[in-house]
Amino acid sequence: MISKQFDKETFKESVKSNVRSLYRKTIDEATPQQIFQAVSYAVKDVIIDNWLKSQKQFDKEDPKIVYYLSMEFLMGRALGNNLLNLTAYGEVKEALEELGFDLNAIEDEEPDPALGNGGLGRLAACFLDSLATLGYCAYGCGIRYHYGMFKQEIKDGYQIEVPDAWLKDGYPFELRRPEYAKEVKFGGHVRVVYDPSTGRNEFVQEDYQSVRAIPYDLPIVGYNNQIVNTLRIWDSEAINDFQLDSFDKGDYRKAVEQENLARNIVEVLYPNDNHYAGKELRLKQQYFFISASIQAAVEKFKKKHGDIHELPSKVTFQLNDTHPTVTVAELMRILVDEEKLSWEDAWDITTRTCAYTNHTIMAEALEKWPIELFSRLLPRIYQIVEEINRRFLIQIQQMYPGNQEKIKKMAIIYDGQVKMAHLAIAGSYSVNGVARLHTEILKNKELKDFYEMMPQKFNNKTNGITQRRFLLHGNPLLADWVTKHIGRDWITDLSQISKLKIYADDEKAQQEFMNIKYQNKLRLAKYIQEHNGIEVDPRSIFDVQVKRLHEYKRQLLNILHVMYLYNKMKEHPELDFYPRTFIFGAKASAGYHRAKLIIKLINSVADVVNNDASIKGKLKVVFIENYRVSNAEIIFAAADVSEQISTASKEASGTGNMKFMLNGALTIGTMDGANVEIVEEVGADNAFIFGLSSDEVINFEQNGGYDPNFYFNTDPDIRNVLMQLINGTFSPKDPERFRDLYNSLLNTKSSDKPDTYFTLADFKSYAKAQEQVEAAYRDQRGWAKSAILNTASSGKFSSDRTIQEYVDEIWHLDKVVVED
Ligand code: CJB
Repeated sequence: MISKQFDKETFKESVKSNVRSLYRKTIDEATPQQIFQAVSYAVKDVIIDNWLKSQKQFDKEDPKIVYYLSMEFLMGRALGNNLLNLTAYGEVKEALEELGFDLNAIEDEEPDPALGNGGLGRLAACFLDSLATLGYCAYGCGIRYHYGMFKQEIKDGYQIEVPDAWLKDGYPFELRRPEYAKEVKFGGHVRVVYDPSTGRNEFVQEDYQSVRAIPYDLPIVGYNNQIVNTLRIWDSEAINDFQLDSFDKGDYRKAVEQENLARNIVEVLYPNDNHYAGKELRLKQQYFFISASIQAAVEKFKKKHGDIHELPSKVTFQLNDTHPTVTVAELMRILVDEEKLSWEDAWDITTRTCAYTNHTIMAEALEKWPIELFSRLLPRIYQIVEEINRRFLIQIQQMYPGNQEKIKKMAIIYDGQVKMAHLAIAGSYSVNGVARLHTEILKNKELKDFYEMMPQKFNNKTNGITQRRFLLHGNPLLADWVTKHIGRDWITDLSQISKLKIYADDEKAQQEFMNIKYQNKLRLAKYIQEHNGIEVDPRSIFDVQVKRLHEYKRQLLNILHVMYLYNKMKEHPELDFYPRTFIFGAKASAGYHRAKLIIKLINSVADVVNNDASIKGKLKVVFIENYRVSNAEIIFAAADVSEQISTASKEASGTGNMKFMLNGALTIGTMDGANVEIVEEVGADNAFIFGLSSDEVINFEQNGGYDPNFYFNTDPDIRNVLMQLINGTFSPKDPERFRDLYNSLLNTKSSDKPDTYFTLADFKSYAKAQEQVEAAYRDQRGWAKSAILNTASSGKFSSDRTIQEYVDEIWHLDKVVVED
């Protein structure tokens, strides 16, 4: 603990001396950003001690290591989280107050390291937190994008993407480790050389371009246990002091190309969520960080162990979706080409070392690389994939003789494409989904053929979130209240939070709980006032949908319902509406036009509704600009209602749903993803469930029969709302502006299939569920009870639980204790 290592006075001195040596200033002269840097370096000093200790302990105990390979780590700010996990937050806050600074304001100076898009990247960050806290040796491996997720600005209601230069002032928590640099090769061709002394063919890549991968390490601080793990993100540099192949000596053009390659490769995160764009640079990024990570991992293993056959007992490579799947072939390359193992031995090791997590069934997210591109960029890797495929097809044929359908559906290379999910499944010993329903859909539908062939690989690991960031840090008032009632154990064992259940009926507890919610709503209202210039009533129901903008997540359903409510208020001013604030936050991929149009629609509806005096402020719509981890913490804490309204079967799990629940919001949602398990834990009485089931959706998809025009023609409310998309109600200057959204819902000219998200089918049951929300909220005691029960029932959704399941059932890691 920090208090054991140095005291407040030492810390203050350290901050002052950092300001002096970094900026040649006294602390009175330093800018807020400089203070942030100085404070962070002082904290890093403490972390480094624990980091060294942890690595020493790992070295001594030689535990099995998991490498969590991910294109995305959506870490969020580190300073506050590190202080909390060091259990030094309070002391440092005081120390800084004595120096005349406010820790919250200093935290706000930190850029959000946004090396991820959404759920998948944030999950990786939560997992690292849990791994360190539970005492497991783990490395996150990723890319040091120079520009992370773009910053979103809203101009005239439209999303504008602004580059996120998170490294511009330097990032104090990272450590450059040039001594661990690795070379990564692209392109060229493979020469096969027969070596008579071994009787083997050697595969020599020639005429390639290469870059040097340089690791930067970020500390991952465990909670109160002195463990510090490592997130290793790779940057790329040109190899200009290199020995070009003799063939290329003096090739100036090539040197320039290599410079460009190095510069481009880590430049920017692809801002696509649940969507595969097929860009060559993306495949380069994938191979770049995988090759470097696997080389480093094998090297580290070999330093300690003589026999490479032992690799699976000491290492697991966990593939976070298919993005890192070249791992399978890269490990084969190292084992066969460099370690000189037989193919069979190498395959045995590889398939006992790699494990794959599937995060989506969205067809558009499936990675399929054209052979031409793949083989040109990664010629040796492609050869290896071809051989894996050849042998895999033989296996399929042995199991299903003469069944060409199976080959067609399961081949790794087919129809001119390399199918990364098939490679991941063939090359892994474990394939997991991320919520029970999702895993069942994988087994029974999406990956049915693979499940039938190798059922033993398939398992479920329902996602989780870290309560340390999303309650302890994000909602200090509630965190203190929880601790007051049940002690501190929930911080590292969230199952303890069920002890709050006995307070659900207690009037005093209910009042305190609702008062904390109110304080958090005031905090968010202030944020909205400052950032959006909109005044919201903290006594209104805060109804929140924050997540990436995607049609399947159905922000459109939400805003159509807002339009419907608005119409009702206008038509029936005599009716008693409980004041509501609908809050949205969402980034759309830069090229996803329809998603961006939905943002414009939300803002257009907001303009009209928020400025219509006739509804007396009873309905407000707010679009929070630049939704990201740091403001998410404030938003979850303040939510009354959690919108989880995806088309059933489409959201693999969701994790925002869990963060809302932990903070005492009630879910309005479909029976999708982890919502199913949330309702199971909290009880259907404490949530508002509506809409088609996943079976019904799948049935529509397979057998047709969904006719949106039926709803349009028979339901005047729906018809009215849809007409408002094309009659200028919310876009008087350009009545046609939202035509595409109208078309997408009704299957007129622009789309060939009826709305694949079944929005109109669910509209009325959603509206009805929203009526129930309103009625429930009017009963403040009943609501308070449900809210407490939501928090109290969230124990299952800690990422600590998820990680323990990965450890017990997939990774089999050894727990490490760092001694003083
Ligand atoms: N997910 O964020 C992404 N990006 C993808 O490309 C594919 C899936 C999300 O992963 C989360 C973590 O498992 C899930 O909770 C979420 O449902 C899924 O959309």
